[in-house]
Amino acid sequence: MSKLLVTGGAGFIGSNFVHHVLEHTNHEVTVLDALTYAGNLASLHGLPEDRVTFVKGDITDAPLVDDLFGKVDAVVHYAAESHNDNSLHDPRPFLDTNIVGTYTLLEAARRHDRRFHHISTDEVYGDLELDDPARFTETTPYNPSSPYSSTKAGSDLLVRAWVRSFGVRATISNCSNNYGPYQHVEKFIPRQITNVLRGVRPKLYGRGENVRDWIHADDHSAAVLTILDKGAIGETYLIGADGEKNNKDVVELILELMGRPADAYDHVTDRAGHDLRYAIDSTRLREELGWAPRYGDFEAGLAATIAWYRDNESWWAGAKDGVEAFYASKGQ
Ligand code: NAD
Ligand code: TDX
Repeated sequence: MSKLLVTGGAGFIGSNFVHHVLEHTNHEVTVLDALTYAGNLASLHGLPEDRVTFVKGDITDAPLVDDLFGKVDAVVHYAAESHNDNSLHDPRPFLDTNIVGTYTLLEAARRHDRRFHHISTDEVYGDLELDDPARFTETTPYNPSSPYSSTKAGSDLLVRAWVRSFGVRATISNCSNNYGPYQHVEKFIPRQITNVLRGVRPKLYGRGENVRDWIHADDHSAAVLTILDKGAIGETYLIGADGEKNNKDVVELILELMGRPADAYDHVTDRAGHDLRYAIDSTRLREELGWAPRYGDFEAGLAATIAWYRDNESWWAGAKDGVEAFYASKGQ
């Protein structure tokens, strides 16, 4: 049994990870989360209180971080400002949390010699052409496009430097787009599902040809546990489940699964600098560490996600109006 500190554990992927750890291991978990607009304590309801401790706090708070690192065996770092559209509107919090926050955690990992796993994104590699047969691998050069992805890239480079310079026992994973329960309604799939539930037409940026490589959040969690257990210190692993789909196809599938005509959506103003395509080659993780995704059927996973949002309106209703007012102000 280990004691894990999970930063950002009240967010989308972090809370899915906490649920996964509680179900599949006997680890104890401490969640450190600032409960920004993106954090929701309700995402952790129902978990056994004797195995989960919640600490409200900021990852840039060095004394708090130092105290918590002293009490655990390993740290999994999810906390971030995570939304590209917000980063185009107001980049500053992305620098504070993604760069200074990661730095603060690395310094504590160094002082306490704690195993550290850093959660990152495929967006650090920039984007691919639609007709390019290539996919991202661990050796693809960094080429981020947005304030969000550039701060994630910066945080990855800090981790690599702290491994090389100070011997911090860290690993990094770069995952593709996640879907599943507990995802904030600002993000593409939950925004469209909750729009349809409210009788509003889904909103597709530009022509909708942009491709994302979808993976269920629970498969991401299993991959992170595998890396924590078997990953080689200092190494990077790409996580993906061969789930490439363009946005138009995803919107049409959501509408179909929700019993609406497949063309009942609107095209809206495109995102500035919108990355065209992401695609992950996860051969290394599969062959070296033996991980494989379990949610192979995207349509079934999406149907279950739609059912979750239908059944959990109280979880998302409070955030919906503010998110839509923000998008409306930008013609999206
Ligand atoms: P999210 O926005 O849903 O959750 C982020 C969480 O971090 C929230 O609970 C928030 O309260 C917390 N947080 C933010 N700033 C904080 C701070 N300064 N101190 C403490 N807590 C803070 O994000 P997500 O989609 O769950 O993403 C989690 C991680 O996974 C991020 O590092 C992101 O870059 C990465 N990632 C996300 C995806 C995706 O598809 N969503 C894909 C690959 C990687
Ligand atoms: O209303 C929308 N309409 C639309 O067409 C929204 C919100 C998005 N989109 C498009 C933009 C993207 O091409 O859908 C795609 C997915 O958008 P997001 O959900 O904002 O995700 P993305 O920008 O791809 O980034 C996500 O995956 C990588 C996460 O938010 C990041 O945290 C992660 O690193």
